[in-house]
Amino acid sequence: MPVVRPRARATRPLLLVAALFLVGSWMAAAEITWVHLSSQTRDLPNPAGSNQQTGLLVADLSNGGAADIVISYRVHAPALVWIRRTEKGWDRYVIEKDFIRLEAGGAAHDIDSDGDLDIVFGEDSSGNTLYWWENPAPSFDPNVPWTRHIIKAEGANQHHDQIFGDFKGTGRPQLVFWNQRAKSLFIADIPADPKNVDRWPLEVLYAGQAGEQVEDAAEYAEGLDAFDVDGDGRTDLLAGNYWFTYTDGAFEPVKVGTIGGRIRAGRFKKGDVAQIVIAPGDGSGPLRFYEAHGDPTRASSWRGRDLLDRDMVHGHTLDVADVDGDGNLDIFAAEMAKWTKTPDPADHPGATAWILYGDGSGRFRTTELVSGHGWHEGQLADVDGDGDLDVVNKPYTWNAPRLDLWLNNGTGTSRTGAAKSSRPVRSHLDGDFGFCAKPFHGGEDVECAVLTYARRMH
Ligand SMILES: [Ca+2]
Ligand SMILES: [Ca+2]
Ligand SMILES: [Ca+2]
Ligand SMILES: [Ca+2]
Repeated sequence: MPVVRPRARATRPLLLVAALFLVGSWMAAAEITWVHLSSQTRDLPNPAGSNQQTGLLVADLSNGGAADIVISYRVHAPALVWIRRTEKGWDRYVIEKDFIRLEAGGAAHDIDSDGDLDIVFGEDSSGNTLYWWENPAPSFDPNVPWTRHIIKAEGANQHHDQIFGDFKGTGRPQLVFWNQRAKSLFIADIPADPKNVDRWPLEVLYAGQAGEQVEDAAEYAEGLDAFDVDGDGRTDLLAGNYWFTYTDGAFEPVKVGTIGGRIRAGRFKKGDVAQIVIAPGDGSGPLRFYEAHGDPTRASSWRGRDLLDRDMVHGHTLDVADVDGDGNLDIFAAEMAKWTKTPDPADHPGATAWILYGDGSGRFRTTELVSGHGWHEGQLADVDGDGDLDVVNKPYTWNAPRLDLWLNNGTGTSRTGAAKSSRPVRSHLDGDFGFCAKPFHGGEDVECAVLTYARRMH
């Protein structure tokens, strides 16, 4: 017996290690079970806008702890519909009851500095106006639209994509937007009293080609992101097939890819310099992963490799985040099924949505979420407030109006232990991302020290 006891003691840690190894292996191999909800099957309210769903904006507009969903339209009123998470499901609110021909894109930021996120959308190729809407929090009424303000109402038409970020290092984010018919990127400081001005001061940040009209790329430039590409601690702008340096008050484009489209940056592997992913957006071409070999401010340093074994056809969905919470950044990319105006038949019946799981060293395990669905501006966000990233999609014209959610292992409890409480939120300060835990039903006790997972790897 004296002999057995020490052996038993020695064996227990070994058994424990073996058990942990098995559990770890199982967790590493476990696939996410995606629970699909759709307005088609009445799991979600029908967004009930028109049959051209242009923009999708996902942001916590209600400070409720779950990502809110806004869809923009351009055939008839209403122009903006908000699908809001409730205790039991989702409700439909109208933000803009009028008929405005809104373009794809949309951005959220606390423009009037009153503690809630306001939103920006612009007119399509038929109009030259860019608007912002004042968030009425906490007074939300499904039938009371938000107050609309003007940012720009002159110059060229079409405003496909907007973003906020402190690209100039002023301490307060600026608005950057594409103005496609001007072939230009504009930047604007937020006015000191935005509710009482009817125009914002605009400057041309860049004018010229940005990866459109080459090979099978889109007709016009699109795509924006905000990320510290060169690792100097300052947020950088990415647009089309470029990222931009900012020195002595001037932005300079650094060409990254051959064709532009949807563009996102992130740290898919260790190091100061980020990697950049480009999908073809409103055109066709590769889903390509770019790494800088040498100085990231030189175009010649950037080299790409294709992530799929075929080109994407109208790859208008691209997002990056840690989908499975393993600490490594992943890629979500998907294709449109329909870009012509009638609801059916599909232009691309084999439209596919992929999740590429990163291994932290720049390699990916490619998986298919679904094929045969129409994707347009699909995004990763925690829509049910349970702390993991779900997939949000609204098609452009395919089956529209329509909204789909893919819940990451259904709706569980928060990984922090506080039921349904944690999600990442966009920082109001620098255009990058902050991470806070918030009570699901609002309240003040925000705990920014509680991290559940990183949307971006810094
Ligand atoms: Ca606000
Ligand atoms: Ca930087
Ligand atoms: Ca991951
Ligand atoms: Ca979730």
